[in-house]
Parts: sequence; structure tokens; C-alpha cells
Amino acid sequence: MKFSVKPRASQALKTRGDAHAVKLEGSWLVVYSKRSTRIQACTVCEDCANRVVSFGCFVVVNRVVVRMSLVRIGMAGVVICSVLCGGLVAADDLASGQTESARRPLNVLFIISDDLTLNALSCYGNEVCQTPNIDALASSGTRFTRAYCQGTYCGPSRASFMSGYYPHATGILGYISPRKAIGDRATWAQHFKNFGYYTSRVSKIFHMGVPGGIEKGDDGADDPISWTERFNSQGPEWRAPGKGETLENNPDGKKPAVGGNTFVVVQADGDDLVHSDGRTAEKACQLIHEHKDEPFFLGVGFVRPHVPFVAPASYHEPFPEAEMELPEKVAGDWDDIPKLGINYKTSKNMKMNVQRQRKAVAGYYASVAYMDAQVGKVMSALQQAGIADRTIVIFTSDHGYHLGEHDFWAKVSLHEESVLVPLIIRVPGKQPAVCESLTELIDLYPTVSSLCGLEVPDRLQGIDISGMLDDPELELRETALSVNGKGYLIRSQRYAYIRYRENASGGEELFDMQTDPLQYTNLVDDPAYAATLKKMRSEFAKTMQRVRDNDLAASPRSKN
Ligand SMILES: [Ca+2]
Repeated sequence: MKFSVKPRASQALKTRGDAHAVKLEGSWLVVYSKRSTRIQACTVCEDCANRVVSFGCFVVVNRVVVRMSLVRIGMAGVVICSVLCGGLVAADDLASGQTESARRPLNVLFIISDDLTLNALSCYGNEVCQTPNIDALASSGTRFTRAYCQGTYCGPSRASFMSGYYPHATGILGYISPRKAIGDRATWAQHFKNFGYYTSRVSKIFHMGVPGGIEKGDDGADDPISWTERFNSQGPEWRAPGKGETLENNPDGKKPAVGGNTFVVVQADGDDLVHSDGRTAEKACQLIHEHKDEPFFLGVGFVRPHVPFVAPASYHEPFPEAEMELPEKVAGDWDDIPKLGINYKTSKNMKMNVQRQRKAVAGYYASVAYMDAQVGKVMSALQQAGIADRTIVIFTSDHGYHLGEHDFWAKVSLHEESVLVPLIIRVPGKQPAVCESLTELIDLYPTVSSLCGLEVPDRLQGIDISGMLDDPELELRETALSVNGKGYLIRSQRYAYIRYRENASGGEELFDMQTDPLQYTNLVDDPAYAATLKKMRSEFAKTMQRVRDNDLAASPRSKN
């Protein structure tokens, strides 16, 4: 809505809360806060601009609350506001001060781990790897058990949930920023920035190379315009002093710890702050305290448990390799998996014997435990800053991970361990719950925008699942989609349908997840499932049509 200002309004302005003075300057309503921050509201309702009360970044005009967008300009602390939305409330209630806190916009704390399977978290049932901090968040929020990533490796997954488009809408299946594909459309964080939030990322939110990019401390495939400020967390990774060992392609054990995307375990000397994630947590805590008085969107990206499995030695102690259990090895397991479905990392091609496989699981768990401790520090900072009751907290991962299921390791696969992600959303005032409805990471952008009262752009391909936070039984999706560049997964509540190449020339898999949750029996050739297969194929066609029905085609840059 568009408002204009009547000059007479300046004569009847009243201020409360943080506002020191409110004046009209030309067509701008200017709010001077007690901290000398100059806030300009560019538009005020023509009909009711005779009573203005300021509450931080809200202004009450008569009984209409208008939220203002704050955009920080330079170092002078000048803030420009624009009226974005209005809602009728009782101004007297606000004036009482009791609801001031409740009326302030919710902050967003988005915590994302890298390469984390939910199977490694105790709140999802792991009995060996204990994750008390993530568990505490889960027990105070909604824990989703069927949340799917849209890409099964970093680049496409992160570009998708940050842009709001599926990988096959932007064409991003590699390790690049979505910016060229989306033109001037706002990313998730940028959307909040446009609505006046301070937006910041610490470490990996868009793609970053691990370990290489972390060793250098570079920005990776970032999108600078999404952020008011951004911070990288350089770390030594596999070079960290301590006891290091290469597990992959090292059958005789002679190779030292090496760099790159390979299985290396380091029991490191020193404390948490030696490493990238410790530094990420420290910076995040600092930012929470510094920005507690303004609406913020803070993205905190931890890089563990992505390889290398580096953590201080104390985090490795609870996981003696001999006690690590491996998934059951089933004879002939690969016989009904199409060639393109055999993952790029397997026990066989990594030349990892059972002992090294156990070491891999132990190293992964130590990395998860270390990452969990960093989550705990950030959550404590939120509590200490006194803003836990007005901050939405999200915890997730960019995709899942195999820890030896089917003798597969790592990501990329379209099997359940790789496509399923942990997802916890905690919204102040909402009851804790467990939600088994299908969700996708691409739903975060519209959902969190909606929860914060921001406009939800029509173009977004995800859906607003905020209703699930009130009613965990609510089902809003019939299927979820995940891709890996070679294949596609269509997941319904009951079935997983995988198709290699769009025309299925690379083969298909169909699993009944109720009777075969570990996906040992491909039902594609079973006549009893012919109707189900037909339905899943049809779902696939419909889904891809929906993915390609987007507003990017009109953008010449989307073709890049
Ligand atoms: Ca990743």
C-alpha cells in the first residue's frame, strides 16, 4: 500500500519507547531515537497520521501498527525506513508497554551444519553419538522427521534454499552462487535485509569449499548483497596439529593426513577455537550481543561434520573405533541398484576395510559432537542476550550422509540417508512437537518470511509450512523432490522413487519405505507395484513441470 503524508500531521506527533522525537521533513517522517539514530519513515497513512508512537522499528499511527524497514547506510548509523505493512492493534495496549516486546519483529537465527545425517543425532535416535545441545533445541521446537534437501551436495542444495528455487529452475547443479540465475530477485537473507533486518552470515551459508576454502578463509560462492555484513572463519582443517590419519585410499596406512575432499581424521591438539567452527560460534555469539536490539537474520554455518573429521582430541575420546557399529552388510545389496545409483564413494573404491570404516564413523561422530558443542554456545548467547523469546531458531543441514549403508559413504546418493536432513524450527510461543509431514528445505524461505510477518513473494517455489508448527499433523506436500545431477528422487510418505536421467534411461528404483525403510529391495520390476510405479512416474512428470513453471525464464540472466 502507498501512503502519503499530510503536513498537518507534524503538529500532533507523540513519541514513546525508544523514540526521542518524531518530525516531518518534507515527505519523510523522521524518528530520532534516544541513541541519536535517525530513522526516516518515508510514508505514513494519509488518514491517520495524527498520532504516531514509535516502538523500536514499529510506528503506531492511530491504531495501525506499521512496520518499518531499516536499512543501514555507511558507518554513520543513518537508517531509512519505509512503511511495509499495517495491522490493526490497540495502540493503548502497546502504550502500556506490556506488549512492546511481543510486537517487535522476530529475529531469525539460522544454524546449518554441513554434511550432517540426522541419524548421527541423539534426538533422532542415535544412542552412541550424544548431541545434548541440538537435542535441547529439538525438545523446545518442532523436530521434522521427513525434511528433504533439494540437492544432495552443497552447491545445489544451498543455492536452492537460499534462492527459493529448485535446482532445475535455476539450472544450478554446480558450486556457484544463484545470483546470475535469479537476477535482481531477493535471496532469503536479502529479503529480510530489504525489510530492514540486519543480515549477517558467519562462515558457510552459500557454498564454500571444505577444507580448501576454509583453510584460505575465502568467501566461496557467496552472494555479497544478501548480507549487511559477512564473516569467514578460517581454520587449519587437516593441517591442525594433532594425531592425523588418512582413511581413504590408504590401505597400507602409510599416507599421512592429506587435504581435499577425502576421509581424514584428526584428533587435534588445543581447544575449540583452533578450528573454524569454534571461531564461527565465537563470532556468532558476539553478533547476537551486538545486534540484540535490532531485528536480525543471522546465518551461522558450521562446516563439521564435513570431512576432514577434525576436532579437539577430547571430542574423539567417547568414540573408540572398536565400539563403532557399522550398518548391516547384505549380500547382493547392489544387484538391484542401477549403475548410476552406486554412490561415488563406496567402501570398495575408497579401499576402506572394516577397521577403517569404524574409524570413519568414530571420526564423524567426534565431528558431530564438536559441532553440537558450538551450537550450544550460540544458543547460550541467545539466552544471555535476553532475546530467546523473540528469535526463531532453525537448525538443519544442507543434505544427509551415508555412514556405510549399502557400503556407501558421504553424500550425492539419492537414497534415504543422503536426501533426508535434520530440521528443527523453534518459534517463540509455539509448543514443542514432532512433525512427520513431508517438507523441503526450499520451504524455509517462505515459511520464515511468513512467521516474521514479511511478504511471501509469489515466485518462491517452496511453500509456507508454518501451519505445521501449530498442527504437526498437517500435511501440505504429497511428495518431496531431491536431485543430484544424474537422478531424481520423488518421495511420498510411503514410497521412494528414484529415476536416473530425466528419461529414466539410467534406470529406476522404487522402495516401500514402510516395509523396507533401509531400501534393500528395489520394486521396479515387481508386478504387484506396477500401479504404484505408474503413479510415482506421473508424480515425477508433474513435479518437473511445476519446477520449470517459474518466473526465471523471462530473465535473460537465468539462461547463464
Ligand atoms: Ca555439504
